[in-house]
Amino acid sequence: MARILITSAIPYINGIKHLGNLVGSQLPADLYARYMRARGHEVMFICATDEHGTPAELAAAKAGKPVAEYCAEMHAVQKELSDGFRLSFDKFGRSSSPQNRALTQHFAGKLAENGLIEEVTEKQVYSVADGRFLPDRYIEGTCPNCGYDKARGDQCENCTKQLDPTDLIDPRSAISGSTDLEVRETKHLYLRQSALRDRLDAWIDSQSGWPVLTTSIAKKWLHDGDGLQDRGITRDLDWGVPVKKGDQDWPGMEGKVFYVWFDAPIEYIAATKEWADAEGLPDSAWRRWWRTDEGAGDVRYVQFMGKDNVPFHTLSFPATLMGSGEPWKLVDYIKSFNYLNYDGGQFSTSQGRGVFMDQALDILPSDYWRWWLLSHAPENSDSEFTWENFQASVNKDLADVLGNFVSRVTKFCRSKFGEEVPAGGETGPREAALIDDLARRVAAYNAHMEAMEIRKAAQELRAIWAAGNEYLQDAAPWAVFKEDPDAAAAIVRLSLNLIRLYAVLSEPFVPDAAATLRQAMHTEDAGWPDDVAAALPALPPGHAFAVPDNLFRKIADEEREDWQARFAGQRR
Ligand code: B3M
Ligand code: ZN
Repeated sequence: MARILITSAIPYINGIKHLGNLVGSQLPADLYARYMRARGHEVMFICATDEHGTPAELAAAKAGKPVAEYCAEMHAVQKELSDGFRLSFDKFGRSSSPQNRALTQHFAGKLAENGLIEEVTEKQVYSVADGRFLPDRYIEGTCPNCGYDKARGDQCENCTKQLDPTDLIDPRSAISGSTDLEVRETKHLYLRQSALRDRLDAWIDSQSGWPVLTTSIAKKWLHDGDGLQDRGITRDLDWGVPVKKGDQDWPGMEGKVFYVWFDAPIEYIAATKEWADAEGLPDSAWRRWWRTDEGAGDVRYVQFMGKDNVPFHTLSFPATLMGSGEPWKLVDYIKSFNYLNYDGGQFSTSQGRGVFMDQALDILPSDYWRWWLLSHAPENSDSEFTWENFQASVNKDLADVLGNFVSRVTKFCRSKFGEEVPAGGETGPREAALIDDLARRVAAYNAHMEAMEIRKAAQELRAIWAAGNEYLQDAAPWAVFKEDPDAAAAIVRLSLNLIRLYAVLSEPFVPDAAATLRQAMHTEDAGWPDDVAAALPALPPGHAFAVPDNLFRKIADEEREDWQARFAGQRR
């Protein structure tokens, strides 16, 4: 039994995530966690909401709520949706937790002790009316290049020209509209990532088998241009982790907070402590996952994230951990994803384009979405959600293959033998061939799951379902029954046992359907089939079962067209 630590990138608090976000981190992480648990490993699966930063402040202001209240509410909303998608986190924490505040301040203190923090005085735009410094993108004005009057301080959206806030004509605060702006001096902390460059480079080189997507992004940031830049890790904001050195004040940094990307990955650790605290466990319970001097030496740590988050996880977060000089567990494998596009364009949170987690669950249960998203995960390139493809995949894979098999077997058995596994008859070469085939396929499925080759795993699982269907079609117990009821009983007995096997194997992809099947088969036996031949007779003659309700319904053309139209424009 191994110990596996799994983290998913933590979603921002300022809104409900779309399906592209979901398939880029949380959902595949859940697949892996469920698989590893089913194989008997000890798993710690962590996620959280990412609650700090200007976007959270502004979203709260827009909602007319104090930011802490807004975050608490949105955390509850996101928690409910992750439960709805059956994301099996051991802890869904909050980066605004006291645990994260203490750990973030701890890391900053250690980095400072080790000479890895530099204090830099810079000039920044201050809004007198708002009583705060403004980040570049919260200054608006007229573009000097094209005359667009809503250009932002970092870039003009209209002509795409990169700008400095001082380039803008008639600059104003994007928060209040005030033009009472001044350039003032302010002090910030920089993390001297450049001093850690060689260690990071060597560490990345020492990793074997990371996806190309992960290492190529990391290497690009390490070597392109001037190489790894030192990074500002503080901001002039109210909402965030107050800047401190451990529990000591940091002279000159009063009223400032750490940059959201500094504290967000630390939340992986903090959320594990949130878990231990909530369970009433001692600190050793979370430290054995994170401290190599306290047991984490034999932990395998896997992270899941979209490609835009890779630099922070291959460089910045490891720099924080290494730079602390303490024995923190570093990631062993980073599974990163490309983007999922939506019906000929992009999913967009800001434009409300695509299907969002709440909307998806309003239309169909989570298994439908889980199956489509995982079997089309954007692993090796971007992939695209289309309603036609979604409909086809649900109708064919789930309804026609898995659902149909279950329904035919259970209904046929009920009508001829009653609702229990029939006795009598013997299996022959056809069954032996099926078992051989399944044994090979299950081994391939396991290998893909271990390797996190999600599409390949889905394909193999579909083939495992299809093998049962083909067997049933070929063996035709309904025909055999007329001549030889015992021979039909043997076919049905094997087929009922296949349903149990499918419940176990399918659980990581479609956990609700798997639970329905296990219930219908009246079995709690979720043991993974290490040996298919040995696992198949698990349900003996006389074992009672019930015909389950229709496992998956088909999506009709009219319905699909209706959704297509409904989700064509912006989210209302
Ligand atoms: N919140 C970005 C995102 O939601 C960011 C991830 C943080 S991971 C520590 O994609
Ligand atoms: Zn412009």
